[in-house]
Amino acid sequence: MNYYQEEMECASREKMRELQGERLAKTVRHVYENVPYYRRMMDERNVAPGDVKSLDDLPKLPFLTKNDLRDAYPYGLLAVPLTDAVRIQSTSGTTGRRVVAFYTQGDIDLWDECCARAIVAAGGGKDDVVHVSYGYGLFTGGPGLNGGSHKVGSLTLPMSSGNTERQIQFMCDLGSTILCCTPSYAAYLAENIASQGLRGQIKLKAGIFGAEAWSEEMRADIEKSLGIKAYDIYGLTEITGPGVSFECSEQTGMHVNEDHFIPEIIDPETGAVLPEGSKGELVFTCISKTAFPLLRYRTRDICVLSRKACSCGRTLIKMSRLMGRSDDMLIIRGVNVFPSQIEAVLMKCGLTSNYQIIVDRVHHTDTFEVKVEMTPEMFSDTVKDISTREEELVASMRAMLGISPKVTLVAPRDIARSEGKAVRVIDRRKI
Ligand code: DLL
Repeated sequence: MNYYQEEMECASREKMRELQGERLAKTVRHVYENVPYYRRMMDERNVAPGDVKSLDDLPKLPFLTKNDLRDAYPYGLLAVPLTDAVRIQSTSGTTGRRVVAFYTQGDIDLWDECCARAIVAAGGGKDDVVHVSYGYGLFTGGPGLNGGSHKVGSLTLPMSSGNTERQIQFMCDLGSTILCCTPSYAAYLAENIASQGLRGQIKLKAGIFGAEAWSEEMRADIEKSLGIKAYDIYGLTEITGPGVSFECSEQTGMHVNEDHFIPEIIDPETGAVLPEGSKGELVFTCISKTAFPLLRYRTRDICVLSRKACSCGRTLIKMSRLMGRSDDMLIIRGVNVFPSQIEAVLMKCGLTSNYQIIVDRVHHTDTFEVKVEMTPEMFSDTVKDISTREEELVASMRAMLGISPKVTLVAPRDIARSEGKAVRVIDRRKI
């Protein structure tokens, strides 16, 4: 079923805990000996490498934040001699210093393995044509899925992002069966395929979509328009890239590759570790990488972890779909608003995921607007007028959020499309 799982030998929780403990102890020794930053942090807390022997000792280690990574830019957290590192990747961050992650060949091999697991879980194999439309280059999306696809033995189309016409042509000509890209780009490709009348010519069966937040409703939309099963995939550059976790046939959250990354959920305010099933900030500890193994890295992503048995047979812990980011949460007139909540309302009301949230401050008061594209059917419907539809949306948003945005319906294709991660929030208050 899942060829790429060390977990096969670790089917019991006890065995997995043992493996994680061993790898954790080894990684802690490795970073203590090779990274002055970690040595200093551990010495300050009187934690010796020998004090971390099992999973239970994890809380003895301090958290690491994105700011720590920025301060250490570029080489401060590199844990191997530069001669052993063979690759860098970098975050897509637009503010502050970028974060640079390093890989040895061994680190790349295990990253490929993680992405291979994701492709296999989406039904991929040697007979598949894997169409990778994530960006290549510094962004981890393209290289990650590319490596995974090679490992599975699928035919890999390294399309990268952009040039939508060529994407669709190759998809038709080469018979792509698995599409890998951001969900917003998948929706855009679907729109174009439909408008060119090419739906009958594509052979896609599955999609592996991640790198940005998306909702169940958006999944249903993409699945319907492309005639595929759409699987979520999660990851971040700091930890390795895509493939930290991946969805299986059950499509109810993503299995974490916990033989390589230990997940924890903490209270973002207090840092307290929360019990399984609690909603909080996701923290990861890398236990098998050597060049850039981060310990207790705070992702700022909000989700829930669960060990409920999965129908696919995998015993790897599952993380829910992301419920937002601790730093993505907007506070509008004192109310906490997550873009994912807005998206859920829009999709429930039959709209598309082509929307933008615009927040500003006028005379010390926050203004809050949601601009969303009408579907072509709504656009041509003369029975219900636009202002009635807008009012209905305002009422649904008020019910969900507790505050009312101004809702503006715009014509189909009015909102600029993105080939990578979509820009959904424009917060002018920070400018
Ligand atoms: O986005 C890695 C990636 C590439 C993941 C391709 C999946 C597919 P970064 O650019 O470092 O890396 O951004 C990481 O993106 O902390 C999340 O906030 C967000 N993110 C990633 N996957 C998902 C997902 C890549 N499936 C940041 N759902 C993370 C929601 C996601 N958000």
